Amino acid sequence: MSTVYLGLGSNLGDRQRNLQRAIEELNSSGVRVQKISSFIETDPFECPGKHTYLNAVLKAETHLLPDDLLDIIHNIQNKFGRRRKIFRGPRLMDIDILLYDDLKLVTRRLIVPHPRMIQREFILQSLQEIEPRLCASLKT
Ligand code: PH2
Ligand code: MG
Repeated sequence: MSTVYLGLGSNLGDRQRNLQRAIEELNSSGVRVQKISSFIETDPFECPGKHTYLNAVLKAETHLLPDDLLDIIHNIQNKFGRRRKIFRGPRLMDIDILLYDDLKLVTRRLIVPHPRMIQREFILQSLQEIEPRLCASLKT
């Protein structure tokens, strides 16, 4: 069993419902969610438009290998409807793998830990809320 941390974000539609639905979808796809941060309102970062995000971070356990987890995540995102015409544009659901155990992975599809998580204050804030010790160790 592996421990993973996922970042969730939505900046279109009923954002709170989107996050809740994504959590349910993960739970029924072999990703057992254990901790959920508060949902926080964040200004869009590095992306066009004025749609503010609702973001959250989850801790989960899974038997899925990273590549299979990524497939599951893509399937869930696709269920929300694919609206990726604009790079980093408005989206109903975005799920990022932040951490996967202590794994360091760089493939064409996936980089773990998430390369931009340290710069994103909203991710660190949510991680701090659910796993303060882990968060402290990332910063050192
Ligand atoms: N995700 C992005 C780009 N910008 N900004 C915020 N506030 N929250 C996000 O989740 C986010 C973003 C691309 O994945
Ligand atoms: Mg993202």
